[in-house]
Amino acid sequence: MIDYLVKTKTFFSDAITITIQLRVQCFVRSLGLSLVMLHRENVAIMSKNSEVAKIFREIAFILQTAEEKKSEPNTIFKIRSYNRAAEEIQNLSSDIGDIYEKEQLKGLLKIPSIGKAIATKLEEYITTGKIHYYDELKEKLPVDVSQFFGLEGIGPKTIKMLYDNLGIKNISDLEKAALEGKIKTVPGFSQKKEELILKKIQFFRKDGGRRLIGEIYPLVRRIEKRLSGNTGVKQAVAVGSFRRMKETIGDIDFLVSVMSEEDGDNIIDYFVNMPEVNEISGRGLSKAFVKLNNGIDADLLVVPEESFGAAMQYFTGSKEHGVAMRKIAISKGLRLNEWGVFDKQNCRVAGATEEGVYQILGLEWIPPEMRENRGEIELAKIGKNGMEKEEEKVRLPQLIAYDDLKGDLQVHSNNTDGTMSIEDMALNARDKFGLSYIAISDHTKSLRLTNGLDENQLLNQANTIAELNDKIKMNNNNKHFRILSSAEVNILKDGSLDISNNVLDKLDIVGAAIHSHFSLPIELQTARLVSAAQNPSIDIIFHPTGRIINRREGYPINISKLIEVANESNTILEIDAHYDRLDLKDEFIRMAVENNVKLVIDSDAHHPLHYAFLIFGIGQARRGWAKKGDILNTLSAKGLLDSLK
Ligand code: DGT
Ligand code: CA
Ligand code: CA
Ligand code: ZN
Repeated sequence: MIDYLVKTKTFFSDAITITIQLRVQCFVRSLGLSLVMLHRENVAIMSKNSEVAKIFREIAFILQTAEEKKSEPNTIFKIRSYNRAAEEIQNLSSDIGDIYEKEQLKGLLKIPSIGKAIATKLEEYITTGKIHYYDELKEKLPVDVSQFFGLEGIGPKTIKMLYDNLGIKNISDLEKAALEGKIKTVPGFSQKKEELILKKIQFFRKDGGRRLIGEIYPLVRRIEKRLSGNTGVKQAVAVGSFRRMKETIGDIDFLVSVMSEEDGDNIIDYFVNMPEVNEISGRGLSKAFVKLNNGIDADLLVVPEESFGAAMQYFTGSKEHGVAMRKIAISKGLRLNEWGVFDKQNCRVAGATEEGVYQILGLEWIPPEMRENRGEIELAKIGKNGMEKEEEKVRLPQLIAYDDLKGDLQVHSNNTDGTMSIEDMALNARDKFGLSYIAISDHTKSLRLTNGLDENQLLNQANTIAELNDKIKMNNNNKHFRILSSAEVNILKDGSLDISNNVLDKLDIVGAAIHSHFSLPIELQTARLVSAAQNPSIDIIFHPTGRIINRREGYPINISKLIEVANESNTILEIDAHYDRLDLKDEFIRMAVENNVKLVIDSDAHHPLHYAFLIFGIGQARRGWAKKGDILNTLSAKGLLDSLK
């Protein structure tokens, strides 16, 4: 982290020297502009969503230690409530402080999954900055439990044991104890468990410092919007890996263009004083680095309007894409940097827009999600004399657009582990998210934890859905909406299903997924998925690799084999858009697309707000070069059903 900051800072200060000369020319013109007052938002209460979500997760975690469980009978319920509340608050698009300011407790109670007890704790936190109950729990277990959240398999009970026996309070303590061979001396721990712990720490260290895009998305959009609204700001945009829709984000990069140097100073002032800022790490003439309350770093770079396109291109990255672009510039006798494209005489020949930058290098504009230097630049080259290339194959693909989805095929209801009725899930999909169909894909009976449905319950649910469809139609003739009957059928250890085919065949569309036996060897694991895909009743394989980003690597599978079988059997592979899954991931999506396998993008919604996750699935699909035609839920419900096996 430190290395990274130092590196970024030197990199910026080098750039500054070139800039100053340019800035002088640039701003001479704007000197005549009148002085404008900086518009500053009136935010009295800090943005606390992430902090409070973290506290609630910690409470849930501590409650899971054995001792607590014994003393309180309804603890399991409480644990679930705190975890759910944490998730909702984390994903809320408005600040809980603002909600409270407007409507007090009543407002807090409107947040999904927030009941009286939790709302009161929220109120306590908003008004006093503390939660007494949390402090009490922490006293009993003074461990930095949040450090262990990402470590699959090292749960609350393990942590409690390790604290009681070895006084382990954080990840460094844990790693040290494991390296010194102390873990295996604790009762109930083995050499094998010790090795597993070390492995998990290493996996976590590799990627764990990065945030999931869905965790920070609302925050980034909110800041972006507020930056744009400042007087003197022409354009404001979040760039970097965020704009490329990477599944995890190292730090957030904001880019702003302004009309005068004065405006530049003002916006930097505004940025470092935002309520979300915890600490200012650095500040310069045209840049600032801060650490936000939720622990992530954010950079701001301010450029004059005529450089905005070049800076966007530069700071969107990826670095590899940028390096390749600069080589092309050199081959054309030009120089490309974050301030523009310059000719031999050092005159700026492009830079105000990104399109202009790509164009002068003889390239079509490349969507940010593709900018990883994985062959996209070659495809973007425009033919001789500016003629477009004829052959479709060697052109940039027309990626699926963010508003192309018509339906969502993995939606859960409160008949199993969802939180809302089928009707509410449907009406929200239609009215708040503009979808024209959803499939209710509740879990099936062998997944007991979720109250999975048996054959009869599934058939009953299909009947209820038919009735609901009539009801919805009667109430709303002009909006077409359809609920499809479906299921997320559990794939058993041997690859068979827990629901018989004659029942599945009565449903509109059926998905299957693996939820257990994750550690089978790759051949057996692949065989399970292959046999599900070859099952004539299965239309979709849900979250095919089972990964949870930053927490668990997928189970081992031979993805090429699955793709081959999916193609032969006309089975759809899912892109689960829930931001902690994004499964399939970008490189597998690209493999599927290249092999003509059809895909769908589903939110895996357990609450109507989760439909918002669809954008992360679309982002991932675009990173995998998927076109509209590759994604079947861009079709109408009828079109989709007609294309099933
Ligand atoms: P992250 O923050 O790790 O999720 O990934 P990025 O891509 O946002 O990387 P970051 O924040 O270090 O820098 C933002 C962009 O700025 C990056 O995508 C490309 C550009 N950039 C940063 N450092 C360098 C560099 O040393 N050389 C070049 N060519 N470009 C750089
Ligand atoms: Ca970044
Ligand atoms: Ca950065
Ligand atoms: Zn599932």
